[in-house]
Amino acid sequence: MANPVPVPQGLLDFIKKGKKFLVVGHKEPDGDCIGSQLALSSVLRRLGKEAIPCSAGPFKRSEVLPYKERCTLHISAQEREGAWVLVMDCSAPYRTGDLASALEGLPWAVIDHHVSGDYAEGASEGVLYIDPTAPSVTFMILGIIEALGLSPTKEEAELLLFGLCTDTGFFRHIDEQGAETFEYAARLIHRGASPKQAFQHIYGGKSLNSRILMGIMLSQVQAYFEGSLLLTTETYEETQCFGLEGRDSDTLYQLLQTVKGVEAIVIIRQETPENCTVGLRSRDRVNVAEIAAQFGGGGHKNAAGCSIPGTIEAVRPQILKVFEAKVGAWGLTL
Ligand SMILES: [Mn+2]
Repeated sequence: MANPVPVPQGLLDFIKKGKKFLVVGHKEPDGDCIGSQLALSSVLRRLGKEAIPCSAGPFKRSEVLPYKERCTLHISAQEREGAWVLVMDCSAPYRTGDLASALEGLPWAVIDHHVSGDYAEGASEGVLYIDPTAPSVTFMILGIIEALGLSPTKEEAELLLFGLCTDTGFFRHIDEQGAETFEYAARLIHRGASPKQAFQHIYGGKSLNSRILMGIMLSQVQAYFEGSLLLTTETYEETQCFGLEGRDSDTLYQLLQTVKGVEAIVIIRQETPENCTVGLRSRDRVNVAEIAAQFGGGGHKNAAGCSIPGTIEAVRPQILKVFEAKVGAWGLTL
């Protein structure tokens, strides 16, 4: 990133004027989403406001599970009464999952760093603070806290570092433009956040089943386009056997990203007998957001996802076909 987008005055006014906020993140929350929601909620309470963190769940990732009880999973009429909405880490309203309908009609603002989606394309009338160059939404929340003339508390700093480490792959995705990210991280550490603890929190505590499932998925990887695309699958039976908590996509992507010549990684999962989810990751040359968009999904250039009806056997050739149409433009060989 070069220069972060400044925090819009409209957002600061929104925060200052509101008295009660529903602080909403995306379904299937990750560390960036939950860290942003809980840190901002804490700041709002320090400002004397009522803040209700809301998440549609499910809390699939082991590192966010401890925060589940701090979130409202279903917004009651009483919680909705007189509330303003802060949506974070969502590229579009549908990303809030089952909460979307409960939020309709309330004043709202969005804080997000996705490159594409309804919000990035300006298709909304709320207050928007969109910075596609921001490494995480927690990074943007620190900017908001400082723009409000405050400093994060130790707990807020820990939550913000948790999100920043999650979305940057513990700083591995930061390139030579990323000095600012480390400056932000340093400010969080000065406030009492520990990178060592954040690492253990994000990468430790996994179940043995998750390692066994990873072994199975690694043994099923297939290489395409001279090894530039690696694809693996998780069948419905495997999910039933190992459970959702057996999933550790991040580590699987990381392992596959170390393979020589790899440019993109695809994981197809049979979520129900009728439907698959597809996770995509890439290195520099491939824009997986373009692939996901073909199937109505979204994400970032190097991390995206979509949902496709059908079985793994039916979905795999569809994905490969879209890659095949793009490989030339990306300078890859067939
Ligand atoms: Mn994020």
